[in-house]
Amino acid sequence: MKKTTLVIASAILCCNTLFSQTAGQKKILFDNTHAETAGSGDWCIDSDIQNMTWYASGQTGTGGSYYHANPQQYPTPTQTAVTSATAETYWNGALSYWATDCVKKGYWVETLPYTGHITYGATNTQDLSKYDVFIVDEPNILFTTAEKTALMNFVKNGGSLFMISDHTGSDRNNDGYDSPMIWNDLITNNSVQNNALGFKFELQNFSDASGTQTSGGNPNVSTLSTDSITKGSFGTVSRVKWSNGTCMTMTPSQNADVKAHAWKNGKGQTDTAVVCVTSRYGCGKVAAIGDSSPPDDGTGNTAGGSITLYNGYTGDVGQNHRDLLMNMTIWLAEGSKNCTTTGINSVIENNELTIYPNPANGKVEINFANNAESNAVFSLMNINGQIVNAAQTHQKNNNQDVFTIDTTTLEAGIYYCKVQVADKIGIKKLVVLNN
Ligand SMILES: [Ca+2]
Ligand SMILES: [Ca+2]
Ligand SMILES: [Ca+2]
Ligand SMILES: [Ca+2]
Repeated sequence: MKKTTLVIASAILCCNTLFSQTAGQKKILFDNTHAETAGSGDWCIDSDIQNMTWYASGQTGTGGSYYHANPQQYPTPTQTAVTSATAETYWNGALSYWATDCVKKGYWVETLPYTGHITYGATNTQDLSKYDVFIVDEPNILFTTAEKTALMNFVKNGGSLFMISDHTGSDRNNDGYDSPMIWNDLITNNSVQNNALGFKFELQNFSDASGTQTSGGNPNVSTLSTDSITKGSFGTVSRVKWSNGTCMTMTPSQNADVKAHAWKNGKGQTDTAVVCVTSRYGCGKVAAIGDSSPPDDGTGNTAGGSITLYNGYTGDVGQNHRDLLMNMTIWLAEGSKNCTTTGINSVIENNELTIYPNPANGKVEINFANNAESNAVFSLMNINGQIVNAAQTHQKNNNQDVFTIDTTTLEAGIYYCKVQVADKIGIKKLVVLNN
């Protein structure tokens, strides 16, 4: 009896620790559903076991003849114990340095394990709607039609996607598709909006062995003082070094928000052959680089003895790649969103507007702090900004407008709750599960 109690107590302790992200903390999800640890890749933040086989058929499984990383949802030991002094080897993965930097910055990090699913607005404990940033470092399996729809809608509705590609011919699981092909398939062949990002990947393989990008003459790294990536808050980026990577071609006529931050060696500020871009789509943001070597921290899975990692994160060009990746992560996680294609003009982070419960499964209460004379007006919108009907009641209690809606007649998915009084407006996302 005593033993049982102890086991339960330790289980509670364990899970409280695992789930103790704080309210408002930005959540970053690293993908591992697309063979990111196949071949000589180990693009994960922490893997406690190494038993993955990424079959050439595109299937995934464990227990074959390979010993690739099989990262679990929560990195161990717990991220709540990470301090400024924590070493990157606290976790076991070639992205552990990047991930521990994210935690030190105040973010929450998780992996989408190979058994997970890329969905948006679905009943899924790791649905993308529960995260701020989704990082996919060198996908090696095509995204399905449903996954492409989910990724595009995630960005369209305010999510941030970090797209990392490697060079052409980098098909690590031998299924016929490498990362630039896979990213282009998402960009040019999805059900939401094709060619919406303003860039696509080139099928190239080049190295810049010298890493000579400088700030003079023909700069390969943007030196604009307003550049949010090379002059970001984590540090100034003055050089990058590509080790068998590719570049991207920008098409600003497709999306005027696309911006270049670094170019292929020999190219310059006016060229559209870029190695680092950011863009915006709908309410969300995307960022991309054409090489998986910069995030590689040089330590990770060595099971089976076949994987050699190289420290691009802090080894190739000092702290420059670390600064680049963290500036990009911070840009994705924070700051203003734009919503030009959804009909929503501004999404305000508004602490005065609360929604409970969210995700919803029936009745939902929306509270809006309202000190104005007039009553607030409430509307519920779908992901395209169209108003949808749901039974609702309204009460005004002191300085609170309280709206109660019944979501049982709605389809499961993402909605926006909009509350407006005078010139004050609040918009918040509501996830309806209805299961
Ligand atoms: Ca671990
Ligand atoms: Ca592949
Ligand atoms: Ca590379
Ligand atoms: Ca590592």
